[in-house]
Amino acid sequence: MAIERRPAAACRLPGQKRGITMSVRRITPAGILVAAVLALAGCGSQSTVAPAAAPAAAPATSAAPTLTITDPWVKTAKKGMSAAFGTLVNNTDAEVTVVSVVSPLSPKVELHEVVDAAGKTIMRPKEGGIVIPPRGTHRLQPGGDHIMLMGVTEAVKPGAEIPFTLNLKDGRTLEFTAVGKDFAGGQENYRPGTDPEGHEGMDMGESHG
Ligand SMILES: [Cu+2]
Repeated sequence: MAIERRPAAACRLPGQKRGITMSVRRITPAGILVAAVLALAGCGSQSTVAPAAAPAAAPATSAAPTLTITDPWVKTAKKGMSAAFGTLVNNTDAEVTVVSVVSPLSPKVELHEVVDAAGKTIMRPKEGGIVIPPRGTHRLQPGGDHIMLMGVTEAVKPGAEIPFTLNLKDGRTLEFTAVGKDFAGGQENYRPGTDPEGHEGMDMGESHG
């Protein structure tokens, strides 16, 4: 049985810096595969690790994800309510609709919008979900559409990594991780009559846009 003759460090391609590989890794799952292929290509002539190249080719031919999200973050909170934000990016030529969202952080998560009602800024569930136009983007931000966490079960600290799953109208899902960030914005009122328990002194964590 053949044994790898060189230490891992010898596998670097000429001119391939570690930093480049790292930045590719952070972009997409496909990027991870690209990095893996690069690594294999660099080692192929000197090691016995060749067969993995075949499966790596498959994802390259499959379509990009329907929907992606950039810079997802979630407002830090002790408990009660919080909200998550980011920019939704539609990678297709058709409209994409997010109909619901779930997270282990809260048993109740809603898609919200912020509207003016009789001079008051309120937030409420967004009817019909969030629609991202073909090849377009939709920003979730304080004071605008957002992902509402109604009953946060544990404290969200800065840097916390909170998983979310968006459910799309066509049955697909988008999973992502939002990072905890402190945010001190203005406050808005939740629509009267729909305040859930655990509503803490109107601290909705929302700012006026
Ligand atoms: Cu809300």
